[in-house]
Amino acid sequence: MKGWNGRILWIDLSNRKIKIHEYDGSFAQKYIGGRGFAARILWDYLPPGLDPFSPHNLLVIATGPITGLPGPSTGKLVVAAKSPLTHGYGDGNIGSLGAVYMRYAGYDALVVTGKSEKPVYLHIYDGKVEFSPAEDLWGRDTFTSERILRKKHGRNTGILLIGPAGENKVKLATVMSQEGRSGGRPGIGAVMGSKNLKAIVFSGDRLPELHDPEEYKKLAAEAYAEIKKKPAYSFWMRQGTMSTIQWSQANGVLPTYNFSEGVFEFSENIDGNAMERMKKGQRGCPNCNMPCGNYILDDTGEISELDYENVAMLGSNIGLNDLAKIARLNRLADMWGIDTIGLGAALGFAAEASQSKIIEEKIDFGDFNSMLELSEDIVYRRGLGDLLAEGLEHASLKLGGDEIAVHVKGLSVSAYDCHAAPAMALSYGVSTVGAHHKDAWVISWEVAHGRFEYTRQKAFRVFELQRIRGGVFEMLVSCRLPWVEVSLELDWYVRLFNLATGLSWTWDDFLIAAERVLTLIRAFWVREFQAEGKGWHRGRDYPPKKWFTRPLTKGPFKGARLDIDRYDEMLGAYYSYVGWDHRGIPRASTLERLGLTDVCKDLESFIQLTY
Ligand code: PTT
Ligand code: SF4
Repeated sequence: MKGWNGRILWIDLSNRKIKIHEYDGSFAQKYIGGRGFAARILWDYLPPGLDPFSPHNLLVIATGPITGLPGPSTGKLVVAAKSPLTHGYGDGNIGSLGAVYMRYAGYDALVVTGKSEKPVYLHIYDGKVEFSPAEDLWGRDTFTSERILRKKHGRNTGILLIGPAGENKVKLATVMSQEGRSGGRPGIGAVMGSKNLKAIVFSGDRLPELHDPEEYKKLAAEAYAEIKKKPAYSFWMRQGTMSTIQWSQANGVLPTYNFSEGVFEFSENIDGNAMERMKKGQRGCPNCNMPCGNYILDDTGEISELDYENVAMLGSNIGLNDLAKIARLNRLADMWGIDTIGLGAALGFAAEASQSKIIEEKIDFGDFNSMLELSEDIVYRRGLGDLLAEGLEHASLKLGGDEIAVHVKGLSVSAYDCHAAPAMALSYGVSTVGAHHKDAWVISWEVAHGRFEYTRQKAFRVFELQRIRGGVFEMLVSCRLPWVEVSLELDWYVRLFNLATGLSWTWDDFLIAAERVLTLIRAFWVREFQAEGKGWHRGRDYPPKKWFTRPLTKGPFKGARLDIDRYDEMLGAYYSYVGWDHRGIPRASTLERLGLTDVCKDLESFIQLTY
């Protein structure tokens, strides 16, 4: 087998045992890597209905066959587990040297189970695993901790770690790396914290064996050159994802005041142009020649790396219009290791709940100090913050603000308002991890194809994007932005994959693998909800109530809201494309068609399947 290392490292923190699981070509070709490996491992080895904070939850960190190889933007990995926030499948994607060095240490994936009695960190290198005490790091922020570890283990290492949010099992905690890369919105950092695992340090120097290393290198160099030739490259290098603020404002989808509006009256203070005026530099993930980590100085003079989602959710969504202050919240979120989207959603919810007298605390939109204080309370689990640390779904049900809690399946919505965007609402409704734009960022297509239609074509487009973004890129594992943002053609990835592995795949082979994994993930959700006694139904794929019940009051789409019957019809069309029944459960025939006959049998013991 070429391209893959063929080895998955299992570490049990309870008894400090390790084992190496060798897999063969058929597993590799069925699941490719990253999200594919994670979903299959969780399906096979996670006891159904498990409490996500049980020591038996599995933290899976997975790469793919082109991860870490010299090639465009391949320094990425997937972190996954059963989510404490949603109780379904959870994962996230991080750009990190950890991706490169895990592969160079000889592994394609790592599975951590058990729980260490005391805080610990792992060093994985040369076929060895060292368990080191982490008491002196516990309680420290991610920037300080990573610097300490880097000093100790040297520059040629990749480090994944958590901050105080993960340690305190805040369900919005992410896994961090390199002072500005974050992944695992569904609380994967909290799973790491529940295991008393502060950090993982990877080092190694073994490049995986490739089918044709010379040709691979040549093609990778051509791909790098091609990216630089693309017309969108130079503007991308100036503003990265931050120009999306201008775009979202112009199209009325910029989340504003807890997703009450799609335009922000102060958007020009926080957009890509404002960022460009303040820009101090840019950095990015390993192997990337179009780095998008633009950084500015925050209002205390510290470096903060800005992305669209961070600024929209910690800016317009909570009414803040000072980019330097937003940058401070953003930097602190990275230091604490908490998801900026989840944090911005929790703060926005609290401000609206305060305004509507659902809570007694006084939290005003646009009031930086109360936002900062509440953020700290969430991270350190104090008062109202403790409740919000459990996630929006839990907090809103407890407080009675269900209608203003903007989430799907417990994961807060990322930064696109959908009052006037039914396809994007569908994309959130059926995303693999809760409300995330990563699988099907259909909004730009929807803007070009009509905002108010609820068509079968839209349902199909969501499915199409899910297979490419949520499927292929999450399995390969490689950054999708060269394709999304500068239009690097998808064929480059097929050619790189074939040169690495020696296979002769076509694009259609990738799409089938992607469909398999998306269906497997849905089976996982259904199994877990059934096993926990919550049950599965179609309503789980509905977007937040607010978009149906509270119309926009300003902007180009004033008065717009979603129509529940038409949404439901479009959802039905989506189910027919993916081969799921009217409940949103994969049909037995679909599971069999995708080579998941064993999954079909297992799932049938939890719920009756339709053929
Ligand atoms: C992703 C989500 C996003 S998506 C953003 S900004 W974006 C937020 N970033 C956060 C952050 O930063 N700090 C923090 N404490 N919390 C954050 N939460 C939010 O998390 C990121 C880039 C971006 S920037 C995007 S779109 C693309 N995402 C990719 C993906 O998902 N898959 C893939 N194959 N390639 C991708 N490329 C791009 O990567 P989650 P990163 Mg992230 C600081 O993980 O859980 O999926 O949430 O990884 O290395 O920071 O790169 O406008
Ligand atoms: Fe990382 Fe941005 Fe480059 Fe993608 S484009 S690899 S997210 S720096």
